[in-house]
Amino acid sequence: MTEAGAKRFASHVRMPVHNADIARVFEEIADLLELQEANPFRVRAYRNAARTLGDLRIDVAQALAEGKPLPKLPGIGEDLSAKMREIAETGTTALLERLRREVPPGITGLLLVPGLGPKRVKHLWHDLDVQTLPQLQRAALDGRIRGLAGFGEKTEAAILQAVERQLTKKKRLKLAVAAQYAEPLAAHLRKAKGVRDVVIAGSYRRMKETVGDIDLLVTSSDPESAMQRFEGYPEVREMLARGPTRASALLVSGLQVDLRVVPAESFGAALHYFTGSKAHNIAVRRLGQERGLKVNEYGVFKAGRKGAETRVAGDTEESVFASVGLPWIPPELREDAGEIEAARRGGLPALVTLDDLRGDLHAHTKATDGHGTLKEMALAAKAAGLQYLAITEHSRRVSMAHGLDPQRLARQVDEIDRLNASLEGITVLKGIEVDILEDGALDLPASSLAGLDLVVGAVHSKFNLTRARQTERILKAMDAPYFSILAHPTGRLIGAREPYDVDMLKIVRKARSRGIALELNAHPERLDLIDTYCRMAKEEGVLVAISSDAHAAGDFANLRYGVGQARRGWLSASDVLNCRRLADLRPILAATMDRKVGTLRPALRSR
Ligand code: DGT
Ligand code: CA
Ligand code: CA
Repeated sequence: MTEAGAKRFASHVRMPVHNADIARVFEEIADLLELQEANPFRVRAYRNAARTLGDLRIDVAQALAEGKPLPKLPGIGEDLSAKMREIAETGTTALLERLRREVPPGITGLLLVPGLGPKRVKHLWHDLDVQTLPQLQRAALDGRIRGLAGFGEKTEAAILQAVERQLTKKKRLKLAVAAQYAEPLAAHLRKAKGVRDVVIAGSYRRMKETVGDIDLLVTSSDPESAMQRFEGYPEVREMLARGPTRASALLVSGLQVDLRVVPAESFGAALHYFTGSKAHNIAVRRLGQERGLKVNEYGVFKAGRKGAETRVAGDTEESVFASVGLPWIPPELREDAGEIEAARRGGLPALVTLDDLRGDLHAHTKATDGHGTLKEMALAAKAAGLQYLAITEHSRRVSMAHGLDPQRLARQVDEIDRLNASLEGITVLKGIEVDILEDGALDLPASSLAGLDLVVGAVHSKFNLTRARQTERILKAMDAPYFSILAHPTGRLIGAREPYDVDMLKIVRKARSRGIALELNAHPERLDLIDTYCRMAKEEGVLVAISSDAHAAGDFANLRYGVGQARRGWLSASDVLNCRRLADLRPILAATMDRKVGTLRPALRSR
């Protein structure tokens, strides 16, 4: 940090703290408590609180600063509320600081290695005296880890891979977390004198699931005012570079922001350039060269006599694309993954939008690990503009979530019938997120599934099976008489858990033959299916369900991230199951319920 930066840092009485920051503090407390073998209920309380915060729509620190009362949050009692307040005001809490002092400083870094939880870290630390990432790498290379109880050779190899990735990787933020930092900054800049546009470009605009840094583009008649407003943003920890129209800063959160101020006539060219991707830009520039045009961030130029140049485009993105003979290409497609050829032959898909979604086919309530009642969830879905909502609780095998057994499921079905009789403008569908057991059987008997509108099947355990066995397990489940949608098909958690190893093409083809849809889970930590598998599903004629997996009323807002990922996967409304009207959805779902085992069904797809 520069001296000026340090001064700025120290002079801040109140640093803006976002929900993600508070959640991170709670997660770290939970990890450190677990490391110290604290009471598991206490550990769980902090983890649940972190999750609740992650899903919360209001900004806690801001609400507190404005003197607004916080809503009653599930699982957050007086003690945690007080800590939330403390973190909102100071960025940390005395408890965390104390816990940190009680472990060696490198230990927290070990906890960040995917696959290493507090239990394993504790073993590594106590049994091998491993306290830092390099020590962990050394221990794995020397083959010392495999001998520990509960580790083995495979685990050692996985740890080595994870630690090497961790040591080399640049930290990337999940899109939804980046949004928490980038959007308030953009709003702050919009108030600068002379500003016309403020756009968050780069991977953020392309809706990539993680972003490396934030690229802000501003058009203004008074660049200096915009620059000063940027420098004065309270969350700026350090200015890394500062010129008259461009700057880079490191925020307190560790996020880097690149800012560019351009005149209005360059807006389109700069927006195109800074949206990227780099590969897409290079391909467009090459198209320009074929036409004797120079395409850069200032505009599109034609070379004249004696080196003179005339500007032929650049004020809008449309003008830039038009100058190279293309229609405007949506940012989510700009990866040089075939979008330029498609645009040239007029074959760009009409991408699905949030407005196209008519319902949601995966949600939980208080009956299991959700926070809302049936009615609250239904009304929240309606308020989010949806016409139907499927309630799909966990099944009994997922005991952490208090999954439903046949009796409780039957009771919920009755409850939904009663609720539907009293609701208007929204229909609640009866579903289940049934666990796929290790052998591919479903966690509930067919007799329990028979009365439902849909069955969502999901893997929640045994992530480490071999590719062959994992694939076989899922294919077998999809052959069950009742199976409508395969939930979060690869099981990955962004930055935390790798996808399990499966042959996705086989699964997609099974889905096609059984009329099953694949889920695109819109939770910001999942976004599973990934974009390339969305494209695969589309090409094979399999429908995708963009599902919130809502656990609280506010979670329907996550659908926008699912839609972003679907757009990156080239999906149109016709490729998305829950863009169907309820009347059109019902027969599609009905065809997935009560089949004879092994019966082939025509594909879902009806173009
Ligand atoms: P990120 O930040 O890693 O998530 O990914 P991006 O795509 O936001 O990349 P970033 O921030 O390095 O640059 C923003 C955009 O600027 C990028 O998408 C395309 C453009 N850009 C950056 N460097 C180059 C370059 O060397 N050539 C071209 N043509 N464009 C570039
Ligand atoms: Ca970027
Ligand atoms: Ca950048």
